[in-house]
Amino acid sequence: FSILLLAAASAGIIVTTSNPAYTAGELSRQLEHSNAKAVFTIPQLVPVIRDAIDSSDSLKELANKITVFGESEGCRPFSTLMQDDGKAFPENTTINPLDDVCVLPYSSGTTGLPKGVMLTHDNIVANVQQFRKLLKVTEDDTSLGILPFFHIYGMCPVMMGVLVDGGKLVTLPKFDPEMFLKALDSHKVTQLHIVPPIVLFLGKHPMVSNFDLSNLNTITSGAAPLGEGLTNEVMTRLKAVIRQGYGLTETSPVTHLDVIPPNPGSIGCVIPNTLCRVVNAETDEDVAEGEVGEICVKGPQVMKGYLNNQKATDEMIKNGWLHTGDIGHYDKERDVFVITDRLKELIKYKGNQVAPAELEDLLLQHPAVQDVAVIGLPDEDGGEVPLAYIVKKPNQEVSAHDIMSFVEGNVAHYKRLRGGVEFIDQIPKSPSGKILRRILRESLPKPV
Ligand code: 4UV
Repeated sequence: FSILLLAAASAGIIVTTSNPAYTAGELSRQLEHSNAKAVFTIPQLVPVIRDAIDSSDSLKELANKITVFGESEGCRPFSTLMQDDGKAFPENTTINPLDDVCVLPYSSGTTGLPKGVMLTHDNIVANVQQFRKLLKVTEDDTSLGILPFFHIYGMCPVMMGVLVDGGKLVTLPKFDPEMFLKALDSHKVTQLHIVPPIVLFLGKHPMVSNFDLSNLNTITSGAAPLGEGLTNEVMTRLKAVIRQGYGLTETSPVTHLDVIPPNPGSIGCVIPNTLCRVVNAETDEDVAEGEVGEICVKGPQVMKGYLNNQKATDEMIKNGWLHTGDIGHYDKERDVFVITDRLKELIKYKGNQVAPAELEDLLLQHPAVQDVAVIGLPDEDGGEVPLAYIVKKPNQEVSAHDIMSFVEGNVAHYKRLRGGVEFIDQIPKSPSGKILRRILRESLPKPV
C-alpha cells in the first residue's frame, strides 16, 4: 500500500482510499463521486468491488481496471507492476504542490454524508514536516501499523511519519488482541500509534501481563478523547509515555501533538506553523484561558476543500479558519483540552454543559466497567439528560443503581445519569476508534 500510494503521488495520480468494511453500495458511491479510473485491492474484496462496479453503468470501464495485491481471476497482480524497469513511470510529470490534489480520503466532517477531502501535495508534505520533529522516529524505532491506512491517521502520522525517518513499520491486518500483543513483544516495538479503545485494552486486559512490552517507550493516542484517569493508569501499568495527537481528515490530519513529558488529558499545544483559536461559536470571539469554546485552526495542512462541495467547504472554513466542531479549552501553557469529541454531541442539562467523554472517563474507573458510551437523551424537564451504555467486565455483577450512585458521588449534580444506564455487549465504534453515538441514539425508543 505504501509503495502504491507514494508512487501514485510521484506520478501525479490522486489516491482516494476507502474502508474495507464498505458495502457495494458505499463503494459505488465513492467510486462514482471520486471519478475513480482504476481500483487497487486485495483478492478477498474483489467480489464486493465487482458488485459495486456492476451496480452502475458509469463504472463499467473499471471492470478491467482492477489490480490486486496477490492474485484474483480477471485482475492484474500488483507484482507485475513491480517488474517494470522504471520506463513506465511517466516522464515530465509536473505537479503544482499548492493546487494539485495528492490524496482524497472521505470524511463526513461535522455533518452529512462522507465527502471527498482534497488534500494537496503541499498539505501532506507540510504536515509531515510539522509533526516529524515531535514524533522523533529514528532508524532504531519499530512501530506497529495497527490503524487502517485508508484513514488519515494511519496514512500520514503512522505510515508516512514512520517511513520518512527510516523507522520500521510492522503491519497487522486487523486488531486481534493476542496477535497484537505478540507482535509488540516479538518485534520489540518501541513506538505505537493507537486509538483510545486500544489504550483501554492495554490498561485493563489481563492478557497484557503475559507479554514483554518493555521496549515500548512512546504511545500516541488520537482520533477520540482520552481522559487523564485512563492515561495515568496505562502509563503506570506499561511504564511507557502516552501522549495525544489531535486533528481531522480535513487538516491532513495533525494540528496538535503533545510533547514528552505529556500533559495527560490534553491534546498538547498546536504544532509548529499552525495557529489555533478557541472561540465562542455564536459570536466568533476568542474565549479566555480555561473557558470553553470551539477549536479553530489555520495552517498549511488545512484542506483545499471538499470535492465538488463548495457549500460544505464554506461552512467549515471561514475567513481562513477551519472550524473543527470540537469544543475545548486551553490552560496557561496553551495546551488544549478537548472536552467532547464533537460540538453537536454535547449534552446540555438545564443549560449546563455535560461532556459525554468526561462521564465515560469516570465510568471507566469503575472496577466493573469494561467499556462505556454516554449519549444525550431528550428530556422534557432538562432538555437533555445523560444516558450511559455500559459493557460489563466478564464475570462482574453491577446494577444500574450502583453505576448511578458511583457517578453521583463523583460529579456535579447536573452531570448525574438522569437518563439511566443500559447494559450492552459492545460499544459500536468506527474502524478509527470513534464511538458511533448515532447508532446508540437510533436504538432509543422513539417518542410517541
Ligand atoms: O477526521 P477524523 O476521522 O480524523 C481523525 C484524526 C486523528 C488524529 C489526528 C492527528 C494525530 O496526531 C492523531 O494522533 C490522530 O480522527 O476525525 C476528526 C475528529 O476526531 C476527533 C475530533 O472530534 C475531530 O474533529 N478527535 C481526533 N483526535 C482527537 C479527537 C483527540 N485527541 N481527542 C478528542 N477528539
